[in-house]
Amino acid sequence: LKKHVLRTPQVRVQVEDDRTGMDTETLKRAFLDNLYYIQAKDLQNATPYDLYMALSWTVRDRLLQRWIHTQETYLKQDVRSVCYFSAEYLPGRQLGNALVNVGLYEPARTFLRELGFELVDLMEQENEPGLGNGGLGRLAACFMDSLATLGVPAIGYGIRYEFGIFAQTIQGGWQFEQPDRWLRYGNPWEIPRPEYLVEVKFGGHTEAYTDPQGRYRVSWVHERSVLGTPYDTPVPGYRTNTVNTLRLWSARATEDFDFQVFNSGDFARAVAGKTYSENITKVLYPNDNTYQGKELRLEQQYFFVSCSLQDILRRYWDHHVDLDSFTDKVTIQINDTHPAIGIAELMRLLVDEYLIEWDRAWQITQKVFAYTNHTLLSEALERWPVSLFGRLLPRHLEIIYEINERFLHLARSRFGNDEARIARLSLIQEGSEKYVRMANLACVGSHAINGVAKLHTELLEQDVLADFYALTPEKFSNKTNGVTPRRFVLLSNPKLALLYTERLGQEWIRDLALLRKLEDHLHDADFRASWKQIKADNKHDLAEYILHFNGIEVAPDSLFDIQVKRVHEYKRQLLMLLYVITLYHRLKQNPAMALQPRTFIFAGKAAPGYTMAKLIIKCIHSVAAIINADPDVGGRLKVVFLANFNVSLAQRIYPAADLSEQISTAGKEASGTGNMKFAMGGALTIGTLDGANIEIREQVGPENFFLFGLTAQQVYALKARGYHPNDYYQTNTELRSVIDLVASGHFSPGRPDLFRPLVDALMARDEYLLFADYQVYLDCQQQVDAAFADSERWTTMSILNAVRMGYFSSDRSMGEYCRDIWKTGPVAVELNG
Ligand code: B1N
Repeated sequence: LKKHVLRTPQVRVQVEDDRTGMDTETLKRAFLDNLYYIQAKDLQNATPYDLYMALSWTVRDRLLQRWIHTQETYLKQDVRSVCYFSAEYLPGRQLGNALVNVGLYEPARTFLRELGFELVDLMEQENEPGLGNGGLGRLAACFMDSLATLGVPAIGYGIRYEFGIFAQTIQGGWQFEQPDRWLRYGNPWEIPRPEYLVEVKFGGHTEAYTDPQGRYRVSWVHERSVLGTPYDTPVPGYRTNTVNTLRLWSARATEDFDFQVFNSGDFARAVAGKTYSENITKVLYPNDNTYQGKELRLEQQYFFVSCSLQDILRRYWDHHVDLDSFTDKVTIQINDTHPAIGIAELMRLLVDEYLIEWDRAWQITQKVFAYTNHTLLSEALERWPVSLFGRLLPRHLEIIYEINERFLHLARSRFGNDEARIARLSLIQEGSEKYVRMANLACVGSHAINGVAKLHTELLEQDVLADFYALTPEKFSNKTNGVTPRRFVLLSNPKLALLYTERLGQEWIRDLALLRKLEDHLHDADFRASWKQIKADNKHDLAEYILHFNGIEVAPDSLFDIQVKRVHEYKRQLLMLLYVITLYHRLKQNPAMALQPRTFIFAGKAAPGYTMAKLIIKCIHSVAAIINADPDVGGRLKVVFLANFNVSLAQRIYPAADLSEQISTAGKEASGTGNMKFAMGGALTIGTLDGANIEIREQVGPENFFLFGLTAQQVYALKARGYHPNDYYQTNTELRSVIDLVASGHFSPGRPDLFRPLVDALMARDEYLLFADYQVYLDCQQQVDAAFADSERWTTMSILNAVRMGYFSSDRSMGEYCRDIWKTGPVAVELNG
């Protein structure tokens, strides 16, 4: 009855209503209304934040209409849904994106101007949701954007961290971390859905029993439970009626648990338990590409995965009487192994709660799950001590043992008693301390496994997951990453977007491959002049930002040479810094030498516990302080570190780059996605044959890419035959001078040993082969200088880079996942339908 009443047409708002109208006058009226009745301010007293909120409410109303229609359509048509499971999302600021996608950007700009405001100033007020660390979380957000734009029914499931990735400040050149209280002033983009509350159990033990049919069954007698409340954020597609959902779970204590303990007399423990439960979604673990075996992290993973699976099943049972069409209606993609516990959880739900037979449950599970691997770094592969796992999830441990037994039986039937191989395939790593290997669980429990760039997938197949590949090669495929052109071209580079639209119309925004048509304009003088002017303007804007936040004056016509990404040794920020020091050293030897002026820009966060990464940040600052102030340098080199790299800052940086540094040790960066965002803005890349760099070079043409360095194969070969960094130090005099300069304390006056650990790590082991690639990197930078000196040649290369990036739209990536893995496609949504 309730459902019927809610769906009667009378309760629907009308399209010309102030909450849905799209013309400038209605928008202005709605904005002032929201300012008054929601923010409780008039124009005289409104703070910039109030104005931001009022505009957000105004756009949100327009989104809601499309959102509700979309969800109704999905329900009515009982569509197949993609459920994307990710422990991280980095969506960036919502306001600009929502305006662009519903087609209100220009109308909003117009009416705000009439009121005396600049839209971009309002957009700057928004606190971005930093619910991820780096590429993996940002990828999830790009994928959600593309799915909505393609019109594919999808829901993103994740965690509503109360504190996102820490805010980075720099004090005395060192990184400091501040808690990210992103929800402090409210979040107009989310809608709590307490009606879809679920309960998640933890701890306790299992009990076997025989059911009335005489079958062996197990029940889980849990020790405590936590409640999950979903918060929904709309995910609008670009200029479509489709609005998908990002559903993030927030933990709160169950009352019964508190009461039980309370009644037993231990008040303190009852309260502690409440806090403890709510800790589950308190904070994002700030590690990127490293695994920290913390119990709370496993609790987070299980919590959001269990909530999400229960939610999926609840929605399914609303419209079905049996599980027969479950695998037709649901497909689940797990973003790395962080949600891999879902495989055991779905088995538990099917076998223990819905009393489905094991074999059928396993068939369903494998058919539903697909797994994306994002890293080859062994230190990032998740494995949980069996003892910890069993304490927290005793039933899941049993299920994993059962899966393993059946799986190893199958493996033996294929490989005979190749026990070394069987041991590698096992979901359990044996030894004095046993571990559950989450990647193995993910491989066994999924019907599809993919890497995120061609090289990465090859290395998975040949190395990290080789035994699984040998067993089930048909499960493997490559899905090269992509990024959304809405955020990373249209929003972040409006002038370039306008140039594209003038020449091509707006279609390129949904079909980035169309940009190739602009190659026809390669020799068109007007087009080239606009291209240069846009880059110059973007560089000018970034120079102003740098002056404002760093107090450093940089020359907008210098070469902007930029490396922005998480700080990690394998990404080799230090290699770029060695190049900076090399140039400085040359200038000191010969201050009169000719030199292409360069501005070296770094940004990125280091994991708070990653001492070496933090020391690299300090070293960048120390080198900057010396170089920027040295009269011999005379301003020809500037070194800048921009604090608190996040999506918003990224959107300013990419469009202003001349040179994109993608210099990881070959075989270490699974894909990279910043590499794509830079090139889309017309930056040229200096890079190694790693991750998606390889495919970028293929697309833009090798003549438009600055390649250097060992290949992945050469890296393995060199390490296998014994790598001795000292050989390079002894034979390369320039390298020796540079290292000696750092070791001498030249950049750390009064603390000569400060950077000793960096030098020692390089001299002793140089795990990431900086010395081996040093000379070829210098040579390659020499070619960059020569190319930049010829501004026409550079412009040609820049244009060809940008317009050949169509392949790296996340629309293409999502199209491939839909076709090859999810077997799904678009569903039309009619407004007023
Ligand atoms: O995922 C990105 C890739 O483009 C990058 O190359 C890759 O490094 C990144 C544990 C990770 N891999 N693994 C992580 C993040 C958080 C965490 O707790 C691992 N991030 C990547 C998108 O494919």
